[in-house]
Amino acid sequence: MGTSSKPVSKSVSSYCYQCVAGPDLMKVDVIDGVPVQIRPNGSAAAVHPAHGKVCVKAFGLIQKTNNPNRIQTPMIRSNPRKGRDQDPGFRPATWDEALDLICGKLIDTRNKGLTDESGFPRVAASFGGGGTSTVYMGTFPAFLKAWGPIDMSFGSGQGVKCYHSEHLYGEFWHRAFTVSPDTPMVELIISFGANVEASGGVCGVRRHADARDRGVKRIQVEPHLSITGACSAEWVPIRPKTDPAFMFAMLHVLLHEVERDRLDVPFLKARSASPYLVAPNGFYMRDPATRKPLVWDLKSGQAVPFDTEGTDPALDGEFVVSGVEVGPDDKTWQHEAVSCRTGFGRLVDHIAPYSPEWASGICDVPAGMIRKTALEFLEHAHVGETIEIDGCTMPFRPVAISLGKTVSNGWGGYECAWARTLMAVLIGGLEVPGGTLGTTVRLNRPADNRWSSVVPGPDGFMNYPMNPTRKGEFNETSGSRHAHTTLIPLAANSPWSQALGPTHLAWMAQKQGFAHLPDPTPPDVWFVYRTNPVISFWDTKAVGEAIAKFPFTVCFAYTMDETNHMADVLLPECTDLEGLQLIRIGGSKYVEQFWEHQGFALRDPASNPMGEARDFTWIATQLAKRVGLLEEYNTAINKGAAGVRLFGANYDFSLEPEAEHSVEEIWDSACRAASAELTDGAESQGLEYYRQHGFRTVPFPKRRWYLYPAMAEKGLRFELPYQERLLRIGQELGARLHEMGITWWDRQLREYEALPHFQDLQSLWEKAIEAQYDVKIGDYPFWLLSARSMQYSWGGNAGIQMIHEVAANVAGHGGVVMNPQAAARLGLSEGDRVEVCSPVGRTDGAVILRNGIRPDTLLMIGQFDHWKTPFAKDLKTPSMNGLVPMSLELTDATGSGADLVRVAVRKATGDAARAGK
Ligand SMILES: Nc1nc2c(c(=O)[nH]1)N[C@H]1C(S)=C(S)[C@@H](COP(=O)(O)OP(=O)(O)OC[C@H]3O[C@@H](n4cnc5c(=O)[nH]c(N)nc54)[C@H](O)[C@@H]3O)O[C@H]1N2
Ligand SMILES: Nc1nc2c(c(=O)[nH]1)N[C@H]1C(S)=C(S)[C@@H](COP(=O)(O)OP(=O)(O)OC[C@H]3O[C@@H](n4cnc5c(=O)[nH]c(N)nc54)[C@H](O)[C@@H]3O)O[C@H]1N2
Ligand code: SF4
Ligand SMILES: [Mo]
Repeated sequence: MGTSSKPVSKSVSSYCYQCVAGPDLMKVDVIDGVPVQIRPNGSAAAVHPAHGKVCVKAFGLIQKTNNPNRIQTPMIRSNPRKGRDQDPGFRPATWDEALDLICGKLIDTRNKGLTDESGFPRVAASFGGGGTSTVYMGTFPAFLKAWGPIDMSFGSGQGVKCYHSEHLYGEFWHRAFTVSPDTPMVELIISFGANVEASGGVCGVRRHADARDRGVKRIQVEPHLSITGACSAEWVPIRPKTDPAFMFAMLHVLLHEVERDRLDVPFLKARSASPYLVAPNGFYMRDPATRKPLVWDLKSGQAVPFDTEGTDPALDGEFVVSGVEVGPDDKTWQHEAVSCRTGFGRLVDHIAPYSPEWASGICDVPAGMIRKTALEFLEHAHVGETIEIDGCTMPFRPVAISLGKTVSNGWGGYECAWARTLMAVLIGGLEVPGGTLGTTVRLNRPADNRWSSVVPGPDGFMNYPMNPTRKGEFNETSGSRHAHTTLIPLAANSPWSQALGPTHLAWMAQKQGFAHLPDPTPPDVWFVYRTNPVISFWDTKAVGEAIAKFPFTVCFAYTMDETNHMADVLLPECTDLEGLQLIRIGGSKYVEQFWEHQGFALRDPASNPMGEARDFTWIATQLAKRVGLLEEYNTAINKGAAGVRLFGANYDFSLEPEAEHSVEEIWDSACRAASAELTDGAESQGLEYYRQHGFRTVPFPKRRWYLYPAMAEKGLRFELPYQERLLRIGQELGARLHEMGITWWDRQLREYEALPHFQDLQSLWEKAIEAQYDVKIGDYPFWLLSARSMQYSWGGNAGIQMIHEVAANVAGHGGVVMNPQAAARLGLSEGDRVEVCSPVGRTDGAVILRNGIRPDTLLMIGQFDHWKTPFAKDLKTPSMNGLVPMSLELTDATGSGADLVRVAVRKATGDAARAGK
């Protein structure tokens, strides 16, 4: 894209982390101080999983930096009234004026107390893009740390609209905040709506392309033919939200239609809870003395604690056993000679009704195809084989099932996550080469790598930092406006937990609180960066109305957008190619980032800031200084709040706590500490080194991609198939909530089943909408879904012309994707403007006819419907987000919901019809 004939005056090292599939490394060519071209970083080819390349979105950064619509000075609102229909009347201000205004507000707030009358933090903050904002916000996290409690419960969709059940149950079962096939070794991938060719970033695309070269087969199960489906071996057009039926039927084939020894019986006995005996009330039968779960030892013909050496536990069967059973709140039952089935046996019985023939009618997929898929899964499992990685012998199971976000959130997410993880366990393919792997930990600690989070917990399983549910330990107040530690035991309480709480409840509460929770209050001060909930959330109208009532909102602003339209102050920060920052790279990160190296990479400014934009670290330092928290702020940086701890066992590059430090001084210390960390204190090269080299890594052993060796070394088991712990926790949670008088979470309590049963999710959705809006569901005959686009990172780059231009060449963008037969029935043709309505809202767009979509399904790619973001607002691109309700009824026990809704379509009239002209 370099168009100038002038020679490149310098090449600057940087990284792109515009979507969660990063970070990826790149070079920026600069001519006379102007960045003109993004290039792959060739010197990273040997260490980076995509050989130093970046995806199309990174190439948009040149236009992003020079976007004429950028906010170039701080701006202060002059119109006190807020709302979509109000002109905010922003006027330019100096940094001094803007910072004085914000810090005055913060000092007043602090004087009132860090928490308000409801016990909620007075300061709230929302960041977008699944946590990626952190790598662009310099030392701002250290400012937040210095401040004290911050409420992060006002979300933008990351979490509740994301792979939410996978996030929570994945972390619980195998330290898997997200899950990936071991793509470089897998032979068969069965994907339920995982659109990896659009969502997997440059590493995902590279790994899957290499896998196809090796002859890997992918079966894509989803209602519309995505980019991923289009380059898969098979597309199975399943009916929306019926995936649990398909997966339960696969389990049926594995458990009822093939010989047992085709499963990995040794793995099931040693590495899962399959042999644990279940007592009459549904909890494990335990040894009275040690309270350890019992297994039936086939060698000695008696029940023994699960960890007894030299036993051969029965996988299946019913045995007469005495012991003690422990239920909720330590309720115990003594049993004398009662009949107990193993957890595995209970599973076999539980799955019996769910045959492929049963599932076929639900999923609209022929029984033969479901059966064939299950058998192929088994054929590719290579049960019994091993492989050596870094001198460590592990099972080799080259088959994996992946789930997309809409399959793993909302109701049905538990069933799908459980069935997928369980199928991996049945063939010994969880966390082993070729199989199903977790990528990264976010809720468990320590979070530096997955192995160190393998800490022994109860009953031979890994520990999990569950929010307490026992009497006396339960948190009746959460300190967050969505009550995550009260309602969601699995959300834990790590720095990430608030973002993974039921964030829509925070928005809903602003309109009408929830009985027996503290009164809802808006935050006194709300900070917003790189997120646009007024576009990305559900019922975007209601979200906008809630935001308009917040008394004081500070948005870091790149251009105007629908959320910062309601702000009181806009602060322009140095963007991607302008700011300075050092981040961690390597190891394993979400999506498909599996590295054999780890270390640090620098984002070195390639351009002077546009206008008055300032480096985020400078802004954070100014805030800390002016609020009187400089010492706490520097101390937080020293302790690692900005990504690198500045001291270690044999080095110390800590900042003088009481002094104000320049941006370069801070990052120089971070670079020195990073060098020291990687060399165990031997070296300490600073900023100059990273400017020259861009990044620095040391090897990350590949065996650490797999949790299995750490589990085996500690003698631990995966907590499957039977969810005894969750059953107990659900009952305790129910008791606690009822003691508080809360009955509105009862529907969610039912998800705490030891073995999930099938629920008719389609009718659950339909009934919830009929009840909430007093409509007839028959008037809304289509399911509306959304899908990722490789060109767009959420709505974050929707205002960039080049991205739109590229996307316009890729099928499906910019309108309402519809099956031609369905369109013909409504008299619609390609390009017709249509109005799409749900009981909550409406949008309009142009019909895009595609055979690759079910006739009962519509699709709108991405998240659009912008009315303020420059350029994006002129695209007339529809989005589902104004049409999807925020609904307690449609919230699952983990606190998430799904991006789908029932809609009606009709030819547009009036303004909507003219919009496209
Ligand atoms: N329809 C639909 N909606 C969805 C989803 C979906 O699949 N379909 N997915 C959901 C999921 S999983 C997620 S994680 C969320 C994500 O949703 P969000 O986290 O809200 O992300 P974005 O929409 O990217 O919002 C980014 C905002 O930051 C601004 N911005 C971009 N770059 C910069 C910058 O350099 N500086 C500043 N100050 N601002 C910048 C952009 O203009 C934009 O307004 O969306 C959810 N919403
Ligand atoms: N380029 C790019 N990459 C990204 C992002 C981005 O914005 N842009 N965002 C990142 C984030 S935060 C996330 S959460 C991930 C999401 O990654 P994915 O989950 O892979 O993303 P989507 O394309 O939104 O998934 C939608 C797919 O699910 C299918 N689907 C919808 N409903 C159902 C259903 O009921 N059953 C089945 N089987 N399929 C269904 C749709 O047909 C569609 O193909 O992507 C990440 N990567
Ligand atoms: S996949 Fe693309 S947008 Fe995402 S971080 Fe990598 S280069 Fe950036
Ligand atoms: Mo997401």
